[in-house]
Amino acid sequence: MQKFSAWSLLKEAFGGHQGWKSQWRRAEPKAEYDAIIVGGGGHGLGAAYYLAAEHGLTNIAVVEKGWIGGGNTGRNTTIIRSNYLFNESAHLYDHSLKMWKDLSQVLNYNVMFSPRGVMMLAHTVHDTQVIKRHVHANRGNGVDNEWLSPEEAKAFCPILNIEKNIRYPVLGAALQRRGGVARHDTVAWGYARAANALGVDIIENCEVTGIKRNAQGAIEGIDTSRGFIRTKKLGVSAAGNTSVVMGYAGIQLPLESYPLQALVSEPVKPLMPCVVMSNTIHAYMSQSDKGELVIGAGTDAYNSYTQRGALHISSHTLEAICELFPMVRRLKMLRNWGGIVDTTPDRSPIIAKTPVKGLYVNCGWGTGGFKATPGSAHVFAHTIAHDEPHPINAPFTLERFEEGNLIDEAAAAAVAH
Ligand code: FAD
Ligand code: PYC
Repeated sequence: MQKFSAWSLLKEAFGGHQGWKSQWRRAEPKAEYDAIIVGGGGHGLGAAYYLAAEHGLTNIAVVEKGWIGGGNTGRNTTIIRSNYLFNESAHLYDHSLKMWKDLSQVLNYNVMFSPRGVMMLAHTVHDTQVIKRHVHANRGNGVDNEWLSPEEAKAFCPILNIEKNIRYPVLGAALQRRGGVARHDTVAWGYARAANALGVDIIENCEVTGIKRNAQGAIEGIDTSRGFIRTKKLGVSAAGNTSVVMGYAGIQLPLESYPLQALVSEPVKPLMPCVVMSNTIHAYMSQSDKGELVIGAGTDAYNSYTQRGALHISSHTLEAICELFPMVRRLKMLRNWGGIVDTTPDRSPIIAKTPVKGLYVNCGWGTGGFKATPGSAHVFAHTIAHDEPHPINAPFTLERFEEGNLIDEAAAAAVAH
């Protein structure tokens, strides 16, 4: 009879040397896969999961240059909503929002989705008109959104300052009750574990440094920091670095990379029941289950690949936050950090085939792709498996920038402009 020590049983139960968080196993690269995804964020791991779970492709790998969830997936402020203006976007983000609802059950992993409501504030007559337009457009698309008076907004979020004499008075707000937050890194871990259980290899510390194409120009494989790996299908989901990776295949993308930063306060007892965003003053806040106030700032004004933002950007945000929520003024900041987001000219993503046979790309989520993770991963997997877009991502092509069929999502996120 095989003997187990208490320690080995515990290690087995909680995922071996990788601890209780993950319960998936790191793989060594094989010589060849049927498909490879570049980027171990939520979008890449999710795509691998759906390729295996829904399209039967299990000889596949996710290659990640660092650790899974170490990019924007583990750095964002987790706002989830689908109140986008244009039909194409509303369909895409609502597809995702519906998937969030059941994601913990589907993955058998608690992603802590909490639909506590997302409120977007209007501070000027222009804001009011724009936000009301969103409310009507959303409702026309079957997406819930409602207009609140300042008093109704305060009733929903009692710590909100609705005094009339402040710099940014609240003239009203749009509320999407189905919106909310989730626990960011569990999304990476949940997809990784579920994909791994279906046979997907997850290879960390493996940076893609080149893409090889055959004589016909189709994908042949990737050069990585751990050697060459052969594949005929390559999905790139490497937020912030997508143009660099796609450049290895000779594809130029209309993307700019910027640092985007966020911070949390010291933890306090529950005081904020929902998410509040202000597009005008580039500030938004929610409270994590640990009690920290989660606060997001704007993008830096200059392109960069650094994972930290400029101090004056977060100072500006904090001034606005203290005016909107005076009771948080004396809280201390616990930590701050940044991520690199890549942004398209129309502030909408690209989820598409490319001119190179076997090469697919999922990028350009800018400041707002966390909420899209399940939906985006789902339609990206479809695109890779069928070599055809899913109807939901069909408009999000690369060609739209040549053809002029832009999805000019002017209010993509508070921080995108
Ligand atoms: P990532 O999680 O960044 O994954 C990409 C991975 O690719 C990384 O792990 C990276 O290491 C890897 N990679 C890159 N180059 C290579 C290479 N050469 N070889 C191998 N691997 C490579 N969105 C929202 O919806 N709501 C929010 O509230 C929100 N807040 C945000 C706040 C901040 C501060 C930031 C930075 C972003 C925020 N976002 C938000 C945006 C959101 O985080 C991203 O759009 C989303 O997480 C992107 O997920 P991803 O899987 O595509 O990218
Ligand atoms: O897309 O909702 C959003 C968002 C908020 C902060 C950053 N992105």
